[in-house]
Amino acid sequence: TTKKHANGLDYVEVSSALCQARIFLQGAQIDYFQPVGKPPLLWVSSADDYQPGNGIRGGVPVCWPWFGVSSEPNFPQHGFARTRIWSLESVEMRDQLVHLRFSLKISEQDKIYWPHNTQVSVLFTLGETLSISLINTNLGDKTVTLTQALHSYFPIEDIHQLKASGFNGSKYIEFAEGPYPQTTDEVHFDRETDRVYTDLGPVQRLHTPQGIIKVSRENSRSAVLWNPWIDKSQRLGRFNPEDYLTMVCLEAANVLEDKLVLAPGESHSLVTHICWQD
Ligand code: TA6
Repeated sequence: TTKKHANGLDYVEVSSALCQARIFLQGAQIDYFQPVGKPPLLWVSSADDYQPGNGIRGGVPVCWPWFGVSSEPNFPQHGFARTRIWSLESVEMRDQLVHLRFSLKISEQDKIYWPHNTQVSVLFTLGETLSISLINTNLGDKTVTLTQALHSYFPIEDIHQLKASGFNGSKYIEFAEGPYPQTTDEVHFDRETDRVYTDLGPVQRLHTPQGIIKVSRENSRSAVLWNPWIDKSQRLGRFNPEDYLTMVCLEAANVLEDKLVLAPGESHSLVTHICWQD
């Protein structure tokens, strides 16, 4: 059932034997996911006012068809898909899992940003695990290149205690410097952290006081690890000054040398699976 938020944004609410979730049609953005009997797995700032036209500050914003700042002047950061209204194409229930598929029709105005004949959809599979697939199909006759990310915000209780693991063997660029080799498996936080990892293995874990959040990816060798820390928290919209203490972003991506190059007719699915590890 589609419901309307107080500020006018439409959303779909899911309540099954395995989980509860809420997904907004704007940006096909999930902002709530909680497995039955376990804590919520996504974080949203209490400062977000759910105004149309902004991505929600939390959950999983869909950054598409580019990640980060565009090389084109006046192009919005993280693409335009997260502020557009997606269509709910289907809802299916199979062996206790709920599958929802959203698609975005590129408007005439948005053809300025994206003059390609492609199809983009987001598939959610909701059970004990939250799985999100960002699916691109090249319907045109020319190769298309894009970058993208599922910009997931996680509740980690205390950034000073957080241990993020699974980074060994990768490399990262941070603040336009690098790439630096990641020589330890674990990452700890004591300053603004904004790392774009490549050559990154498929599984990372966030070790929090409430349990271990397991985040895995398919068809992606890159991810972004971000905590704004104190100063940037003051500059961010829809974010409380002390929010940096309780959140971290770990974003499944196809960026840098892991960008997406789709030949005519080719499809690709960027997948992330998020769950509490037993
Ligand atoms: O993913 C990290 C990042 O690129 C940060 O640099 C910060 O800008 C963050 O995304 C949030 O961006 P937003 O446009 O959602 O405020």
